[in-house]
Amino acid sequence: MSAPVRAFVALGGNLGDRRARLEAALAGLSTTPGVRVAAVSAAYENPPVGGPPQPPYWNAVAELRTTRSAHELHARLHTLEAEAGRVRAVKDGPRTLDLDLLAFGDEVVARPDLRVPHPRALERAFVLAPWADVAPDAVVGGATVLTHAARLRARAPAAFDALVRAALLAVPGVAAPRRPVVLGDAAALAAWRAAVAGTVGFVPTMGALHEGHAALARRARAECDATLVSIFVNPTQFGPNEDFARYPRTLEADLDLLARVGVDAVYAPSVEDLYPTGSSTRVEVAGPSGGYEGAARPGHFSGVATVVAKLLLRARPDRAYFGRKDAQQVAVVRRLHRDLDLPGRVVVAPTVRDVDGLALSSRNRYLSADERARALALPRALGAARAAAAAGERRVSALVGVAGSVLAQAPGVVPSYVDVVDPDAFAPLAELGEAPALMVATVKVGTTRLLDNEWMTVGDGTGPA
Ligand code: PH2
Ligand code: MG
Ligand code: MG
Repeated sequence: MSAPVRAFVALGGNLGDRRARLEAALAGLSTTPGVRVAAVSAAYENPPVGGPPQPPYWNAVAELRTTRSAHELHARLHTLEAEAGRVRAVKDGPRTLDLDLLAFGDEVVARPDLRVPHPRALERAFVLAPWADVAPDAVVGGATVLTHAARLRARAPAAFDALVRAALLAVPGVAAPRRPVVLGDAAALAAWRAAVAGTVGFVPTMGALHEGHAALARRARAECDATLVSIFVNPTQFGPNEDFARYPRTLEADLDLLARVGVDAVYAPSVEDLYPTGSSTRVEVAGPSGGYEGAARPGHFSGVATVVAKLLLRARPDRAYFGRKDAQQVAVVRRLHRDLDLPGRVVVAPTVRDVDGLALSSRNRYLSADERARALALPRALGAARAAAAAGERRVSALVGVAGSVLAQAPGVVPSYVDVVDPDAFAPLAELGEAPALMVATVKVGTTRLLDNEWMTVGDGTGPA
């Protein structure tokens, strides 16, 4: 038998008990021979798009593994629609159940009765948002679902804003993702921590979670007995003219994502819980905090160091996970951790990138479709410098020149700095040698600052994680 194909089905309906209809369809799929339901997004309630006036829909996306053909699966979807009592009265009219085949591996089908990938899927927020929940990495039409969702969100933000998470759907044979327990203050965190028998993996975040955070949380899950994520938009690390107020806050979506990863607990404190009235102590990490982001954002790393110290003291993890994308933050946190004898170990995981190379970041959601395309100059510039280093160029001035010329050719991309540093001291290097060297670059695209970095290695090696 051939290897199972990864297929995606959109589920929708706006008549009767919408949860019951969608769950019955999932049950029907999961009992279909040669079909396994691997994962399901949350169900989103949203207003009808097109068609006559009609009630709001629930929409979801399921990921399947199947040994059946695209046509067999399509026929099965029709049967399940009929079993749900679907009548095709008005075009785009209300329906008890609509099941659309979105994608079937990388197969392309163009027949009168079936087109795969689904021709309109990439234009619909009610498809892309749940699809990005279950399979941000799936590639359709040359780009990931995540990219398509980001592009459409930039073009049509209202359609995304109109989606309301309504429920997590049950699927027979698939353990329902269990939402992490939410710990609202230090006392709740302390009680949870005291009850954990084994090791604790901890991922501090500011929410607006994406696959980069998910990768950290998955690693924590794999390496520790219990997994804790904190979600706290830390006011002390934002400057007065920065985006603290408009920083995205998406707690419901974050909890669903962490449910799918299998995280046990989320510490989501208030500002008052972490900084009670009268608290005035700040932690300064001299050295790696000084240049680059530290120079561009005075006070930023003091805020980061303060909150990380407090979080590590409250959570007392065995391992705390940070992403390499924020390389200077990594240097600051490592130094902080060592200098203050903070508990556990610091673990750094590689940057997660979209297929086109853009490093994932919560701030990417600020980018318009056009800005997002321009932003690709940043990973391109780093890639060009890395290639020059791999070809033998050791002079940092030359490597910075290579990256700078790529950025200079990108319209609407304004570099703020490009340099090569020692990853621990975050001090500039003049030449590549034996020790690891990191090119760091920050650009502004529109009003959004984007950071990225890449290891520079003479010869063809790859750098450390
Ligand atoms: N399906 C349609 C037309 N309009 N609107 C929403 N919100 N959800 C749907 O599933 C939907 C729709 C035709 O398939
Ligand atoms: Mg249909
Ligand atoms: Mg449809």
